[in-house]
Order: sequence, then C-alpha cells, then structure tokens
Amino acid sequence: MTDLPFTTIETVDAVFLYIFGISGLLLLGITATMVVFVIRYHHRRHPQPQPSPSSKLWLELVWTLIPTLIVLSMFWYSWEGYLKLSDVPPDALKVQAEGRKWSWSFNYENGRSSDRLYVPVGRAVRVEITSKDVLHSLYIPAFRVKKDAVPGITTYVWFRAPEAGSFDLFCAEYCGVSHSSMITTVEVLPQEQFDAWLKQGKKAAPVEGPALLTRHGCSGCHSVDG
Ligand SMILES: [Cu+2]
Repeated sequence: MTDLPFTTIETVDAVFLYIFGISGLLLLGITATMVVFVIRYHHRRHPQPQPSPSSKLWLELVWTLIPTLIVLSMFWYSWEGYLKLSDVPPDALKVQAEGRKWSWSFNYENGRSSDRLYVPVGRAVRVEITSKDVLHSLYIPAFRVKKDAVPGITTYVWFRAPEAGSFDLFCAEYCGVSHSSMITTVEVLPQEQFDAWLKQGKKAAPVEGPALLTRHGCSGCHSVDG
C-alpha cells in the first residue's frame, strides 16, 4: 500500500465499523438480557403472574436518552464521512463517465475515451457521471463509491486508488434486461504507465465491431443473433 494522506476507503470503512460495532454490542446485550429474563422469570419460578411495577421516570429517561445519543453519534460520524466523500481534492484528475444500456464509457480531458476506467495509483480522481438513457448507478466496491447516473444531470464521485490493479465497476441500478452485464473494470496503473496510456490519444484506440456496438448503445434496441 502506498503511503497516502486520505482515501474514501478509510472514511467509509471507519463509519461502517462504528455502526457495525454498536449494532453487534446491542445484539449481544439484547440477546443476553433476553436469555437471563427467560431463565429468571420462567413459569416454574413464578407460577403466579406478578403485578407490573409502577413506572420509573429515571429509567425511562435513561433508555430514551442513551439510544438517542447513540443514533445521533452515528449520524454525526456518517455526516462527517459524507462531507469528506463530497469534498473533492483540488488536484483531482477529471474523467467523464457516461452510462447507457448497457455499457459505460469514460472520457478524458485530452479526448481519450475508453470502456474501462483507467486511473493512476495514488492520485485523486473525480468521475463526473451522466446517463444517455435511463437511470444507472456507478458502483466501485473496492473504493467504496456509488452514485446514480441520471439523464439530464451530472453527478460525481471521487476516490483515490491506494494500489495498482484491476477492480470491478458495476451498474447498481436496475436498468433493463442486460443490467447484470453492465460491468467493466477500473484499471489502476502506476503514474508513468497511466501517462503513457493517456498519451496514446483518441486515435490510437482501435475500435472493433462489438466495441463499437457497445460504445454507441446499439445493443439497447438491436440484436446480432437474428
Ligand atoms: Cu445500468
């Protein structure tokens, strides 16, 4: 792992672990209390029902205030994470992503375009997302980002890939019969390799028949199997 200032992965994972940890503790506490009560108040020990105790204000305040504070702390922690995910570092590389039935295309500022999302390792990337037809959703689990692609408006996510490699990129919004095949990858390259890839420019990328169909969304209406 590269030594990085900050990534979206840490932000989301920290909030997830916080909420998951509290939920786990509550599950254990509630289950343990339930087991104790089942044993302690078993009908063999108490053949006759006992009268209900009168209300206790302090107890009611405690069991109202403590859960409220826990939920507010979850909200606060999540809100801070949300702001970090919204606040794109100013030096981020900009990439335009367009979703369509049923493929993605990624366009770079120098005119390079690709059906895979190529990014350099360690650098913040801002992906601006649009859709050509219906609702889609750009989802990269490895970097903990997901955002709807909405026709007519531009949304965005940003992330910083901590290491080189190939990572799944899905559509996470049901968008028609081939939604499940609307899959591609994020290719994270070392900076020099990424620069070389980007410099190849628009013309160097050979477009073959099937890729052309996918790029222009032809398969949304037409099939090639007769
Ligand atoms: Cu889709």
